[in-house]
Amino acid sequence: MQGDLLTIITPEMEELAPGIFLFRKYVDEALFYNVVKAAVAQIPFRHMVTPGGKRINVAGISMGDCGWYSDRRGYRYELKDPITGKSWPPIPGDISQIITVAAAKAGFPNFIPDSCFINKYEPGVRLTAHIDQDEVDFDQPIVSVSLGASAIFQVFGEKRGGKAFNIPLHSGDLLIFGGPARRVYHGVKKLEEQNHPLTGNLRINLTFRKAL
Ligand code: MD3
Ligand code: FE
Repeated sequence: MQGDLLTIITPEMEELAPGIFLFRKYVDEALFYNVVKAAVAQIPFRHMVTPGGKRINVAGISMGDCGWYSDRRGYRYELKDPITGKSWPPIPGDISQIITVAAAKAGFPNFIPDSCFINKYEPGVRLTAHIDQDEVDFDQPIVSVSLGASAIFQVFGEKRGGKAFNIPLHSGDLLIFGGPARRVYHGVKKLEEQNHPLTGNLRINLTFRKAL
């Protein structure tokens, strides 16, 4: 009974700061993780390199009409995987629909992602502060889904330094960044060793974007 009351009074979405919307335990984790496993069966996770030649410790692959890519030639979206020459696996329609519905709830109607970047964090891996600026239209939000091990997501501001606003992200959480929050510096703290029933010690994050 207590649980039912809590479900009734807990809002499904919270606006943490202007343009930052958090939906706790929003997605079906097994559904999303099965999609990740199917994509990984097509293209294994890989470590790209920065234009400066540094290995990116977070492994990543893409689904959709285009995929985020980085190598000596720069950061960009690619229509085909430059390594295999193949198209990226499509974003399944039911997944895309779930993302569109969540974005609409946060005030972004008709958000249709054309790219989903899948990040894999192993224990000890962190994501240094950065701004996502390879997309064409900054009026489009970015929708992220976290699976498996928990991590602390950090929001800085217009500048890289200073005190961070910390958001712990757990499996099934969905986070939307749009409007004024779209251009902020953000990162992920070093992943602690954990044992999650879905993924073991891994954290998987999916970012859905309208990139082109
Ligand atoms: C705020 N991923 O892939 S997701 C990334 O948890 C990335 O793997 C993090 O940052 C992760 O680029 C954070 C939430 C997120 C994604 C994109 C953003 C927040 C954002 C773009 C602009 C501002
Ligand atoms: Fe980012």
